[in-house]
Amino acid sequence: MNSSTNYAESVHILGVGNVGRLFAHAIANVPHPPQVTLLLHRESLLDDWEKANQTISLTTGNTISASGEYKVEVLSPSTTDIISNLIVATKATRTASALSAVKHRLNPQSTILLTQNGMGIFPTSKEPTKNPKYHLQDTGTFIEAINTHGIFSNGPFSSILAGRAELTLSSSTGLNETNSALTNLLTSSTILNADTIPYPEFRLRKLEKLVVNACINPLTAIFACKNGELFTQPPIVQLMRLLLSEISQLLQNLPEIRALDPSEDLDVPTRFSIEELELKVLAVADKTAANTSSMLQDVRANRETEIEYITGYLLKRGRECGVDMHFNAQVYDMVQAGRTLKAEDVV
Ligand code: KPL
Repeated sequence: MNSSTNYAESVHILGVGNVGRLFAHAIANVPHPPQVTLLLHRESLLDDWEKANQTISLTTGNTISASGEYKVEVLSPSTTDIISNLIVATKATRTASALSAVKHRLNPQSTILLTQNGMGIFPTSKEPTKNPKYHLQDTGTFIEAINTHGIFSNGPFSSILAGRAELTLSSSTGLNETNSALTNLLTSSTILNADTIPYPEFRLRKLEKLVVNACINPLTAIFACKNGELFTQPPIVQLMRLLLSEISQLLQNLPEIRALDPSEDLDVPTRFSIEELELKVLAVADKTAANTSSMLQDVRANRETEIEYITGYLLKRGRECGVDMHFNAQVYDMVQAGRTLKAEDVV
């Protein structure tokens, strides 16, 4: 660690599913860890926490590591201590309500990291801070993360990091001395493999991650298989290409993409071509081959999936931009209906 660098000293984590556990475990194990507080959304999780010996286990390869010190707090409107650094690790489906439950503890100096899959979580505005629906004005700076690590649960407060990939961080309002304390902390963790990048590039990578999730997550849910098993089956590869042909056309027609300054040299037509998008999807499927996608985990646990924020978001943008998305619509309907298929059923 660099002694002149500013590192966050206290971090609260909202959401103790796989992503929350990954962050908690990673930052509790940096050389000079901050105080890590896990925010529990229901009292009964305290029993699970006791059973887990008040720690978080992360299995990487054959190594189970359970070191790290944590505070836990059950969310309550009567707790008013200010949160200086908040990692929101809830599912996209619960993020807006989870943030509303802690907004009274945030102030303009707070830093809030959003880690969710998908887009359109804050429907009336791209910027949560400007969204009247959630009254998050003056609640601090938002940092966004793109997380491609493949991680699944093997019990309360215990997860398997089945595919170590990377974490990309950025902020639409830029990184400054206050909010970079959190990004400095995250980039100092060897497990997270994190990096910060400028926002124009981040926006494109966020769309690329959306594409990855729009292929891997629903298809693993429909074909009930691990990420690495999907594209070993030619009919599923064909189906992915049909999804990508619609998505590629949509991305190139999005008004915010068309409005990009060509001098920024972001090479949108190549990056959003079917072939390049396919390479991105295959690379993540390969890195996270041993993982069970978050959507398949949700389906198996009978939880609401993030399909609305992934394929649902693409369908909505397709309607706005006049791009036909009927293969993606079929996939969306199948996930919503909980239908499964075998590869040989695809015609
Ligand atoms: O984001 C994921 C998820 O499962 O939600 C990937 C990267 C596809 C890993 O499984």
